Amino acid sequence: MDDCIFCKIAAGEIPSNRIYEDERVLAFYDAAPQAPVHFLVIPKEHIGSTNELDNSNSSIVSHIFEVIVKIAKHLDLDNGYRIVNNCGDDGGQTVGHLHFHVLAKRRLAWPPG
Ligand code: DGP
Repeated sequence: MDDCIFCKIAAGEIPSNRIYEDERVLAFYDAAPQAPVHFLVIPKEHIGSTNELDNSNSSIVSHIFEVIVKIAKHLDLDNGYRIVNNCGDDGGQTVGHLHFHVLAKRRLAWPPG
């Protein structure tokens, strides 16, 4: 997608503070952190949101979760963390490329605002 910020980050056209990368996904720190540790994991392939997942592409989600577990071990997130996916306007999604937030290193409130 030509005008997608996260596609540009995945392509290296916009710089990011990368944590992990493989052929299918990229993890990088969020530019507006909401916790002492706050990173995003995205598919390199453009998928607009959770609503665009189906049988043809949903295996990326289990891969992303496996990557999150690896990164959590690497960053010593032993006390836990929260994975967030915002979908659509009411869900608070602002970037139209599927992404999972991972927030850690502070006690997070529930329910979310
Ligand atoms: P969401 O509201 O769930 O769509 O979250 C989008 C997140 O993406 C938000 O926390 C800020 C982050 N973000 C937006 N633009 C950039 C960027 O150019 N670089 C980085 N690292 N993060 C960005």
